[in-house]
Amino acid sequence: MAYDFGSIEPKWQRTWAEQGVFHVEKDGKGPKFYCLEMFPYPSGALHMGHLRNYSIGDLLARFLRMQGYNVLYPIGFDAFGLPAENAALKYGVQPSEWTWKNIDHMTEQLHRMGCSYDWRRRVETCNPDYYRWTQWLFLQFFKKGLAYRKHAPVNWCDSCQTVLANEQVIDGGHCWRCGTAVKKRGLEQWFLRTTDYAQELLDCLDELPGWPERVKIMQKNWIGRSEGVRLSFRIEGTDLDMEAFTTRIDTIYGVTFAALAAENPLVEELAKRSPRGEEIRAFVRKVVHQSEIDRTAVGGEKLGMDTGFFVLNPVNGERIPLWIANYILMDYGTGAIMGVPAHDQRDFEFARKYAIPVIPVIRPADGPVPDGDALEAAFEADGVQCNSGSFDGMPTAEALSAMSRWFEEQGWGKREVNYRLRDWLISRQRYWGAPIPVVTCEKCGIVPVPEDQLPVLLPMDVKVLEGGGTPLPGATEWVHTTCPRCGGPAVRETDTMDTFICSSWYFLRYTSPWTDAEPFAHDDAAYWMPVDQYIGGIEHACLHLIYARFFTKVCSDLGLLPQTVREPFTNLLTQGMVLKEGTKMSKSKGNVVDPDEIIRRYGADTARLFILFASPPEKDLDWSDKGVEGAHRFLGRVHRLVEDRLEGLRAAGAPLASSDLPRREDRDLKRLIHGTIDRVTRDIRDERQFNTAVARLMELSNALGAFKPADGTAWRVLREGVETLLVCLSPFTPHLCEELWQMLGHQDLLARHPWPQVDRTALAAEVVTVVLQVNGKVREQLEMPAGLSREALQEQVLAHEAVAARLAGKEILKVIAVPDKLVNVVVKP
Ligand code: ANZ
Ligand code: ZN
Repeated sequence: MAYDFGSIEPKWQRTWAEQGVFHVEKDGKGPKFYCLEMFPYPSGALHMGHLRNYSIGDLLARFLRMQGYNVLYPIGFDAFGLPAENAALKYGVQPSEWTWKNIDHMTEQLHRMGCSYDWRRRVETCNPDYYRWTQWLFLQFFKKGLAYRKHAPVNWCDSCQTVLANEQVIDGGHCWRCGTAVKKRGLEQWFLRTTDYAQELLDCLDELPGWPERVKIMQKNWIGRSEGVRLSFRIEGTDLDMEAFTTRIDTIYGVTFAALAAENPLVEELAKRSPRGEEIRAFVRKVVHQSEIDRTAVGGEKLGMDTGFFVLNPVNGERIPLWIANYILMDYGTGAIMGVPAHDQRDFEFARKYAIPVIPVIRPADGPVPDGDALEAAFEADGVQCNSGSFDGMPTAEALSAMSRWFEEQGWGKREVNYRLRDWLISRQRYWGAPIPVVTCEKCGIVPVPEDQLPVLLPMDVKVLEGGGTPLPGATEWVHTTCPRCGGPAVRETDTMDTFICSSWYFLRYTSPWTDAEPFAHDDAAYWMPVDQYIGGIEHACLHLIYARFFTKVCSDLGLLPQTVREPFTNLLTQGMVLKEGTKMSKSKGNVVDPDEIIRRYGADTARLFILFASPPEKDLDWSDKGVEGAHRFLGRVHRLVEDRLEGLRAAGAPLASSDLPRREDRDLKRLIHGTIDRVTRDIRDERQFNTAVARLMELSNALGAFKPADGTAWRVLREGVETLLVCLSPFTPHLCEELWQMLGHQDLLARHPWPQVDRTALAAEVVTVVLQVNGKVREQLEMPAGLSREALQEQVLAHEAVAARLAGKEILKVIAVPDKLVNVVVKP
């Protein structure tokens, strides 16, 4: 009988499902372990990236269950989002219909992969049972002042026809979804106050040793904390002050210009007071049309206009020309700067272009004061103060704190911490998302929808518009409603929430997905949280992984989670990409390998084994048909290993201790079996190096295949080996292992089997007596571990204390080693 994965796999999937093997409850046996993969978007079908993600997660979940943990391993769908609207247009179906069809199909695919999810816990973010609570959470944020509406210049994607959060503007100004260059647009939008948590989001990164350093650095840079001074400059001849934020107050004596962002409200005030008002306004119009990348890149074209006004330097009363400059952004600091061309490269480029003086106020510690006119670039490093009055000679670090203190004492400024992180813009001008649960009433203004009226259901009978754009404002019946406060006419908010909100709390919902009284039950979340192992793509480093951390902190502050749960994910594994011939597998490159096709041809076990064997999980994986076939052949050999020896294996008795094995071959095999358990356990549990674990199991399998049992005792060892192989391989290739396990006569399921224990006594190395000869004469008799290779034996003998002493000072010409017997060293006489 050949390896018939086509009937084996569905059979065991059915058995697991029928017996509810993977159902889990809180307070079950053993310590809890929450194993989680980033849930998929229901795009239509699983791709290889998914398969890799879930192969890793399922391996861990199964392994940890066998290790005695109470494992929560759930799955769901991140089911709102723009692709459903695009598909609706393309195929003439409702977004909901398309989405639910995809969910069904992908669920079936996940079943076919043999993933050991507790399927009772599946959540779909587009399900009213779920988004009701997304809306409820929004209202809690609102009550706490953590959700607010404001008019602001926001990022707009023309192609997606919606605004984007800062985190969704990537690669220097492009839409994260479609790559279109992002524009600025002034709109009235909803924000969540992520900035309230900026410092904690930063601090807690240090308490996450289980996260890749790379992700933590990306988040640190994204949050972008800087310490500096906010200081104020009087604008000469007016009643206006210009506020600037600087991280380099030590350069105050080197300020030779000041500059405002084009969007700074002061600009219009100056325009009003200036004979050149129209010219100023025209310049502003030109700058605001530039993209952020064009404006801010070092080396990018600097554009400026001298306003004709001057500001006064508080330290010496000097008059400093006030400019408007394109590289100053309104949404950082105060939207105004003090320009120090000698020590800031962008200011330097600006000054050179507009012939503004360059005055060095910091010199290299061991060098003279540089000539500002001769400088070729700004000197941005630390050094020693010069041209700085009484501060001359002070090193930079000292000057920074001394001058900050001085500014505070004089009342010229205040120390301040700034973050690059902005509040999270969550309004989306899209249909397929969770409606923001507020209405606008003519009398009462913005009124939240009362909690007992949730969910605000998305209307289902809308027509998605040609050319994009949301159809919700046109859904007249839905839009027009009554004010929950005064009963008068009101209109609904027609923007929906960023789908990243839906995915910011799904891992909490999994802990009690059936509750309809609250988003998640406190006790369940308290038991299961935090997630012990999270697995997903690095592309979410500054998106989902920041948002989910923010939500967790807010939920903890709202009392929905215990105070002690401040972080959602204790350990993070960022899996590498799946490549084909070195490039990322993607539809646009036409190099996609279809998981369905692989599972149909080779079975899920082969696909899983190949994926886990081909590379360590955090490295990229190059898809190879040869590799897949290799994995498949290996499983065929495992199948034959059992089938060909079935009678002998079934008849064999229970394992014997090494001390009861008189034959060396039997003891050697026993040692290999337990050595394999030991290494495989550590590879999976401690190192998360699944590929080396597979390699060791292949080694064991080969040894078992080559073993010729001589008698009943040997059969018992062989049986122990085969069973160990099946148990250890089962988290990788669960179906085949269950099948062979059953063939061996077992009634229980491997899925419920405990992980094997290492028999330390079996590991003890055999000892043999090895003779040391020097120039052919016997000099020592040494006890050495048996079975060492030629090289290992030579190395260990030469390192032996007695041998080293004997050979000290001698020139070794040659070493001849005969394994388990002798080492002959030829030395210069
Ligand atoms: C004077 C100065 C001298 C500066 C010097 C730097 C070096 P980080 O570290 O990123 O926080 N800046 C402040 N607000 C800005 C805005 N809205 N648009 C563009 N640039 C702005 O950067 C802080 C520094 O960036 C500030 O310190 C300011 O330039 C500039 F030798 O002030 B500095
Ligand atoms: Zn877009």
